[in-house]
Amino acid sequence: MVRRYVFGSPLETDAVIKKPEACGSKTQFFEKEGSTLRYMMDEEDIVYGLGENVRGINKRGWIYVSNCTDEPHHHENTSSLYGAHNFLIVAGKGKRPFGLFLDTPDKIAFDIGYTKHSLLEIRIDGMDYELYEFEGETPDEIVKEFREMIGLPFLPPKWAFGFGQCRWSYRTSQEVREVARQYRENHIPIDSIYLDIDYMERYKDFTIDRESFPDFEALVSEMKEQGIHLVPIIDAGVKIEEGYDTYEEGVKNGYFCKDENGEDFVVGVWPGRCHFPDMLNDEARRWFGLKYKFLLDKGIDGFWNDMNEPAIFYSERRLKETFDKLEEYRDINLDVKSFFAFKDMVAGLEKNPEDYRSFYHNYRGERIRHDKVHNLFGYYMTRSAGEAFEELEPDRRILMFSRSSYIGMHRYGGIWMGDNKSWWSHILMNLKMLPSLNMCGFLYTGADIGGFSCDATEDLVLRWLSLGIFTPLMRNHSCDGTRRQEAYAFEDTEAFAGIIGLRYRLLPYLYSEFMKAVLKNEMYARPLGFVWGEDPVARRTEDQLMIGESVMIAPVYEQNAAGRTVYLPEEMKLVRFGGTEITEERELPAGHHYIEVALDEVVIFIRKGRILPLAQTAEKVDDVDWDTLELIHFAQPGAVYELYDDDGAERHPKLEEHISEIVL
Ligand code: MIG
Repeated sequence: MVRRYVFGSPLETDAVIKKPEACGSKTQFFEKEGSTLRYMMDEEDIVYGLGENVRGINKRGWIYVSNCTDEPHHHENTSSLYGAHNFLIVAGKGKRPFGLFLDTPDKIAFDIGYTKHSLLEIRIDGMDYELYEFEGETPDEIVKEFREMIGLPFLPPKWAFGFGQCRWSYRTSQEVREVARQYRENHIPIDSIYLDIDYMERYKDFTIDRESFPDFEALVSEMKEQGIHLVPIIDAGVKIEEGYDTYEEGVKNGYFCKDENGEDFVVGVWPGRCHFPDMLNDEARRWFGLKYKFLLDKGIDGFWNDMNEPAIFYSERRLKETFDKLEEYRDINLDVKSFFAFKDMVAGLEKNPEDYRSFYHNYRGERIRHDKVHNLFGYYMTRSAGEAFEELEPDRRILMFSRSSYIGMHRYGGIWMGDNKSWWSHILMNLKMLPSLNMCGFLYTGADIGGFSCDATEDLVLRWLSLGIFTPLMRNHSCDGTRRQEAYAFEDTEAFAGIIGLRYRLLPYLYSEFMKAVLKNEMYARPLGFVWGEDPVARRTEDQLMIGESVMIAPVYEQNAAGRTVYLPEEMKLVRFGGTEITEERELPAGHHYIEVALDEVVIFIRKGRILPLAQTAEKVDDVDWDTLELIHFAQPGAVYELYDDDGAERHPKLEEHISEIVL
């Protein structure tokens, strides 16, 4: 049951594609006062949702702010990450759960027991918004209601479920070849290698640096022959440079964001001085999207969109003011006050809120200040590509994922979880974000495995991979200047080959569960509380997940741990993999168990009555044989598994046409 309320005259975000009729203004669950909503939480209420955010699966005890932010140094105390996902569910004990979605690009603070332990207070920055309330028997039911309203999630091609290797950057064709060679020679499966900003000429979108990639087209096809897809990055800022076609066309047609005086707004990002394409302007959006054709024509079939919060290093105006001011400081005695003012001034150049208030969009014919639509920018950039792909490539899926997002963008692309660290705590954060994102329609997602910044260690990457094999997007990525963390970069290459190889054994299951979840508007990764809502321990379990219908995971995320305690809400079957081989199968009763897990092992748990189909391992998705599956199960003869398979490219597959029943 969904109720929609409209307050003021909200801007159309296109988050919701099936809108129920609006009803009065008296909200059922929330007490409303202006732009503040309040709900008194019971001690047993769990608050799920909010997509990409720090902290728990249960979001209680912190304040989260929807304000898309480039936040590479995030930690527990961070309030805003790259996306804005205003959907949550309150699931209490012995009462029906309910849900809330706030559709507005405005900044929103979700104070979930931060100010007062029992108070859920939501403060919206503006007066114009749409509010949706959902009721259902279970959190799953509410998710379904919500997802039916916002439309089916983006479908990546099947090869994008293979393992991907990224690094900022593989700088030359030779370096890319070397990565591919290492993977293939070590028999570590791989399906994609990512190209970060250095493949471009001076960081200009839709160009190739011909000095480092003279043979780009040949490289693309050579890699394809090896079954490896190259996936280039696209940035939000367009470099200001005479003679650069994207720049010139944008200026000529008025496709860039404007400053107060109607001039093209100048910001500094990667390439130095840039303009932002006005992604909210329909015409500019189509123009920018069609630009991806430059790379499609070269055989590219996947992309990632970066810096689209949008990130700002500096605005030209602020930079100038800062330089002027710095001159004044040159001659004074820098004391405690002036020194910090001096220092903060330079630091404050980046992501300055004032800069976000000083440029404009043309949204459906209306001039709108950026901060009013800030949270939509990444969404509309990715939509731009997604719409162009539908037009240019109607017969196949193109991989696309974005850094910034808003609900609605899930129809056009997945997301990666942004810049994390090679920290153990970020493995757990990765796990916790998965179900929250699934609730909001983001199913194709994953974190930078091994951590983006900071130096990784072998054990960390192995443990992270053991979780990563269950995330639809499975990509190892690291920052320039950090220790190498490719799967062949450490001592025990075989351990890496084993765990990544297991991903390929699991593919028929993972792909089936993913596709069913997408097409039926369900969760792919569930908190235990969604399944065992009345079990007091399961409800509070923050480090285990159900992946699909059959498998529970409980990854190890602490250094030097030889295993961990796992909670089984009901009896389950433990299945231990040593690399790709099953080394143990054992039934366990409900309750807590300490389970040893060596670094080169993965342990999973099969639910009673359920089946896990396993393929033989393969070194690329194309080579996975879906016809000879081994059935691991904790079920009686007659039990059924619904296997989904398709050609991995069809854009709008029908569920019924691709399901086959496997009967035990
Ligand atoms: O500010 O393109 O999140 O994945 O490697 C850094 C360089 C810009 C941020 C992305 C990261 C990528 C990096 N980019």
